[in-house]
Amino acid sequence: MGRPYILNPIEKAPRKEIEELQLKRLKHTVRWAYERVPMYKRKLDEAGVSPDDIRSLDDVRKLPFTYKDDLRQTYPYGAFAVPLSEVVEIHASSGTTGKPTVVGYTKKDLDNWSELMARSFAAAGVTKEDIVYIALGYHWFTGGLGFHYGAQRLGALAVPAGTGFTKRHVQMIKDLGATVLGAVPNYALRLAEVALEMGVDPAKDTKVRTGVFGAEMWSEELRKRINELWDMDSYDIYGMSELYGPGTAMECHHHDGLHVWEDHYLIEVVDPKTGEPLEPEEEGVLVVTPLTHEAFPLLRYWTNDLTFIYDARSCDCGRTMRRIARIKGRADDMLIINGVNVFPSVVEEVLLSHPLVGNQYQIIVEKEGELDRMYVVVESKRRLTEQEKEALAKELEENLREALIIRPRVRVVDPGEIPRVEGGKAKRVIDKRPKT
Ligand code: DLL
Repeated sequence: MGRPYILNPIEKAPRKEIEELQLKRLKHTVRWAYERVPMYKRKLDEAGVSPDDIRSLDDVRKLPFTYKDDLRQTYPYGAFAVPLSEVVEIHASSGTTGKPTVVGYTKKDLDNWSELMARSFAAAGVTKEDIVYIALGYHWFTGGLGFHYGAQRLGALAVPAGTGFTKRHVQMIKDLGATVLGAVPNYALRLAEVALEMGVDPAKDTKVRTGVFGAEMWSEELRKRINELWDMDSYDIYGMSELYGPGTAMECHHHDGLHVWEDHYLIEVVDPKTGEPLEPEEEGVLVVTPLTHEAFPLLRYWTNDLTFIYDARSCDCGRTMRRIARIKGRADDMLIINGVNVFPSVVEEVLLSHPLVGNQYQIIVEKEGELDRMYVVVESKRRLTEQEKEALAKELEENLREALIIRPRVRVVDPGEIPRVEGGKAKRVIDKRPKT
């Protein structure tokens, strides 16, 4: 078909070439951070490491981790490595607790980010012929502008749609003939739901055939549903504000893990408890050292996202950049229910694999006396009788027990009963237990 999946030759360069480039850039980055950001000088001095100690890629392990909390302490500009006059854009990650993290970009940073997003789109088969409808926030959040820069870099038509006004989006997606949709996965569902209510079938009445989704955990089951609703092929994209935004890692058309853009990011996966490096295929916390950040360098950033690195160093798509598994969730998403670890992603897989279950659910955790109680509220796909609801709830309780070991209580509600989020990340877990 000759579609330009691979945008930059470095994506399929021999490993040796990629690693040499990484080492050169790592040395530069460590020195850059050490000499320009007092926090890194202090942390490295305390750890007894100097930039000269970085002689191989493995030497990255000598560096101390950087945590979100380090960045809170330097709020707002204290971790910038260039004068503000060199900074041309900022974003901020909302952060559920405490102060947000402000990240900054020089012109060169924006250039890098645009290239990485363009590469990510190309991996999804997007070309300059496409009309990319960007239903992501264009504000502090990095999603909207990140997608925008990438689509424009490719020469595609970028539609800066933003979020909210869901009905209008449906109309515009149809009228403009959008071919690619960028959104958080949950909003892709919501758009389809509203479209159907309006009498627009996203599969038949729109030209959207590619989805690029990320910013929150989404299971394979959810992907299947989105693909079916839109008759599309959807791609998982990963990133975070501290790493420019979206575009750190991206699926190719094989949909088997996400290629990390390793010329710009050095990745490790470490044990969440000890911080020790793990072997490929072993799941742990993703730690990232960006290799080209000017304004906002980071050394061994503890993302708190759980994944593993693939053992294979090549892919049938021709790329040699290593892959990570789809993000299972954040380490702090894990619920501990009476001593048992429960991942919301597992709950989602179980629920959505049932054909009678709709697309919306919530997990509610409460304290009852000394015990934790987990409730799952889930919508049915179509209206059910009380009896059918009860039978479905029982069946789901059993399926969840098999997957989780514990048995949550399930309540099935009618379609439309669970509140929708009109654009941003979904809030599916409500933990009402007192904070300890
Ligand atoms: O969510 C950047 C982004 C925008 C990525 C649009 C993809 C698409 P933050 O708001 O800083 O940045 O949130 C970052 O979101 O640490 C993960 O926990 C989660 N996340 C991002 N992408 C994925 C994904 C953006 N593909 C946090 N799968 C990260 C699962 C994701 N979780």
